[in-house]
Amino acid sequence: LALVLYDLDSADGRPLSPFGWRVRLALAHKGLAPDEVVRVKFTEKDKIAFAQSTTTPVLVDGDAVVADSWRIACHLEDAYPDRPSLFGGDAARALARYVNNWAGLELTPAVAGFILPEMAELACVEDRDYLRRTREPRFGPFEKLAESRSGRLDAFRASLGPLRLSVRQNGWLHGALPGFADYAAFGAFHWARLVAPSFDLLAADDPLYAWRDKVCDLHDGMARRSLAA
Ligand SMILES: N[C@@H](CCC(=O)N[C@@H](CS)C(=O)NCC(=O)O)C(=O)O
Repeated sequence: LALVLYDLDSADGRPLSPFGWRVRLALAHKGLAPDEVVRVKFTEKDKIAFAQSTTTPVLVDGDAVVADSWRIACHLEDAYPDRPSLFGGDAARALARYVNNWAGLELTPAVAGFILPEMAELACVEDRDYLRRTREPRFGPFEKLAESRSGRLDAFRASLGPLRLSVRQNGWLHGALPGFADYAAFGAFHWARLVAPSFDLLAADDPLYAWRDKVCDLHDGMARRSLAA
């Protein structure tokens, strides 16, 4: 039965979505690869309406239709219990969910506040007005974001203290080996790196910089390849 991933489209066809990257890495962690990737524009809600979702990613796995990156991770963990675990048990799943919630509610919006100006240029032409219309009420005018961002960088980097310390203490956020918690946080940083390569969200001597590189190298350098593309 086919495995089909619905992921956000972009002007140059590269996968940019932070939530899409969580799922791409979670699939690879389970030793799975989608048979097909369907690219969905922000303004193509009809393509994912069958999943009762207005957001990507959506995964179709045979008869299962799963929307939302956390729910997809849970589906993969439960449907493929004999493959490497994404969570490492029920208590760890709850902690990974905390990381997932933090990454979705705090980290990804904070990153968006830095890179939405570039994202608006890399989004599909049909999506650019939509992105502005939906994001500017929340984040402010994109031109202002670009002007103010260097002044916001130190506070952002300081806010990553708990993530930085955990990665230094454990090697990975998940522990001695990488897991879904790493992918949930990594998605936001990788998004920034893909979209705004010249804007250094992380300093080169930050342990999180090295951690991001380590995630890039996982699963045959899957995320790293997207940087070169
Ligand atoms: N909670 C969702 C969030 C997914 C999400 O926000 N996806 C973005 C693409 S990165 C989206 O589809 N946005 C649609 C829109 O803003 O209309 C998940 O974890 O999958």
